Amino acid sequence: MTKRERILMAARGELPDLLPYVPRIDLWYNANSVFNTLPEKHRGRTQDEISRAEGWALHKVVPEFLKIRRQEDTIHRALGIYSLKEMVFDYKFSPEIEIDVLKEGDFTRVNYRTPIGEVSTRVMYSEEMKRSGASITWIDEHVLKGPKDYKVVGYLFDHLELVPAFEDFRKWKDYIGEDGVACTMVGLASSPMHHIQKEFLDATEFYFHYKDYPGEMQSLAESVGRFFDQALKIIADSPAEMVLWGANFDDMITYPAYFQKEISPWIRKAAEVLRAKGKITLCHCDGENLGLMDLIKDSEMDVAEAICPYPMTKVKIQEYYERWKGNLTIFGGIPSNMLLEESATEEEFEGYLDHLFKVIAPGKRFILGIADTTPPNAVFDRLIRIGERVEKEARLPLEGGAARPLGEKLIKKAEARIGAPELTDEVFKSVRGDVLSGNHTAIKNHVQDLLDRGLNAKDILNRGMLSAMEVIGNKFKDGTVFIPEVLLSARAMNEALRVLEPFLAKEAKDASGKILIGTVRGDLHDIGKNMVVTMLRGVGFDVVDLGVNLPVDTFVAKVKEHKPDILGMSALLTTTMPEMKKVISALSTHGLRDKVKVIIGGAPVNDKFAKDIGADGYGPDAGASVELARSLIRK
Ligand code: B1M
Repeated sequence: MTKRERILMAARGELPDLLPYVPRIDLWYNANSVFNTLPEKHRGRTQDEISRAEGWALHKVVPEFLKIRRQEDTIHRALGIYSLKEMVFDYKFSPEIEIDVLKEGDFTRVNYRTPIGEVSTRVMYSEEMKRSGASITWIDEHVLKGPKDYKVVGYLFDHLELVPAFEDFRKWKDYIGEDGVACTMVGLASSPMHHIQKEFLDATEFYFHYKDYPGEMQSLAESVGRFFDQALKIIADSPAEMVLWGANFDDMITYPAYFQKEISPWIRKAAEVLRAKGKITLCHCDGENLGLMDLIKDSEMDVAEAICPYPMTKVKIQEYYERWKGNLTIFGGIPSNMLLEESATEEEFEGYLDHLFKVIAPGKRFILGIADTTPPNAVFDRLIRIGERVEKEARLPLEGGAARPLGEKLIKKAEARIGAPELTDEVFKSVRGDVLSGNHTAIKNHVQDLLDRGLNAKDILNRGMLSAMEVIGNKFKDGTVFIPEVLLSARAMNEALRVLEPFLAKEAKDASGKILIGTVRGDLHDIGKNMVVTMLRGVGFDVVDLGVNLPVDTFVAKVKEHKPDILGMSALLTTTMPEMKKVISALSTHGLRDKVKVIIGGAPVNDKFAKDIGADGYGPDAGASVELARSLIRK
């Protein structure tokens, strides 16, 4: 049986002879090529040559965004429109739309002029990104800057025509041959609204626009929907056997209610159309799936790819297998930190594989892979050993063993939505309600009203607003509210603070403290950092948001300039975590370490790491970071 046949059988729910092993190595390959640190025997080889030499199937799910044939392949990256070799259509904008492309160093700006107005975008690909192995450019300026842009972007999508283009895809498919399955895609989103969320707006701003401009959003989603429909029709008649239908689900970002409303119906629609043509629908589910388990299962997708289980996320591998088997195929299963020396010892790594082979017995609907991808500093030998163990131990059906179930945590249901606050102070009811419901316009009048009635600004802040923010913070911590609610409440707090500020005693403001916060060099993830910023601002801290991808020197210079009480650093990539230690050392070198407290956070960071690098504290989430900051300031 060939590798392609095994993957297709597993994806269709049949039992191949051997567990397919399809490790994704793009990030590892790109970074180690830049540093010339590829293993000796593989120097000078391409990524695919390495996989072939090791006997692994080629991972051909996410396209090679940086290997383009011509500018048009990715120039509309910030609109989420591509025509890569992995795709089966080409696009044409109506001739009245004028498009200018400007290269500015690491940046590429694109201006779109339509008869009803202009919009622009900018993407970045820096040296830092190259070194970290990033496989796609970063959208540095999004197309939707305000409500007026919606109509123009809608116009672009209404005047976009897709045409079948199978030739290059066929060539690429032939090149892969029996070593893998060539996956095509529409883009990186699963639905028009998901497309708007991923491509048109900053990750945090999206939630504000989603609440503030529902009509504009809906109408834009309809225009983008026409693009999706055209693409789906072409893909259905194309030579592709597998289709990537969207990426990056996460129960915080694409929270359950949103997933159910905006994403599930489109996955179902695509799966139905594609299944009728014998094609497989695959989604890149690389985030935290705890709150999405049933929704993903019921979405009708055939394959959930990039499944990254515990200990990198909350769901354990056997929980995935038990809850999904029979319904959809799991692709992934080995969290990438299992390949890192500092995260897993040899014994833990081998133990994880022992456990995995037992709990996924009989091995139906499983494609083994590294989720999301192999990190640059992975122990390459571990990738090889997984392949060897598959050959020796993973003939199907697998025999189940006495693997002890690890899943003792109960799945929390997000039923307890924000309820009416328990009021002891009737008079603050309106502002509490505004914070809880995230009503940033009404709150200004309500606060002014209370001030006009002679109430003390400090009482309005503490007994009205902060107590409501605590409720939100606690609900976020216990998983009963999601990012949008927290961000909307924090925005309402910030608006109200603006009205209150002149009335608040100066001492009270100073007492809350100043915090600088940023994401370390090489890391562009900012959703979590933004949440921490909004929560801290929401409870009255003076926060300077330094942004993302910050070199050590910038942290030092900003500490000198702002003289904060606390410096906060965020990192989401295991490869960027060491930057935090460098910043702390640099603060010592510059005689600043005893003048500022340092706190750190981000998914791969933990308390032990914080202690090891000499930080003063670790914030597991936004709510806990507020408590941490308060306690450090008190000290
Ligand atoms: Co990326 N990504 N990503 N990604 N991404 C992860 C982090 C990953 C774990 C996915 C996976 O493997 N399953 C993986 C990292 C693996 C590793 O190193 N351990 C990964 C990868 C590999 C990558 C790329 C390299 C992919 C590629 O190019 N091939 C690339 C890197 C780009 C770069 O940074 N150079 C990349 C890109 C992206 C997107 C652009 C697609 C997008 C980012 C959008 C954005 O941020 N604007 C993205 C996303 C969305 C994710 C996942 C799915 C979700 C992250 C998130 O926002 N979570 C993520 C999967 C995961 O984490 N399981 C993943 C929600 C957020 C609220 O949680 O950020 O943890 P979090 O923040 C929490 C706490 O950690 C804490 O409070 C927050 C709120 O409670 N916290 C702090 C955070 N910072 C804090 C600071 C504090 C205190 C608390 O004090 C200062």
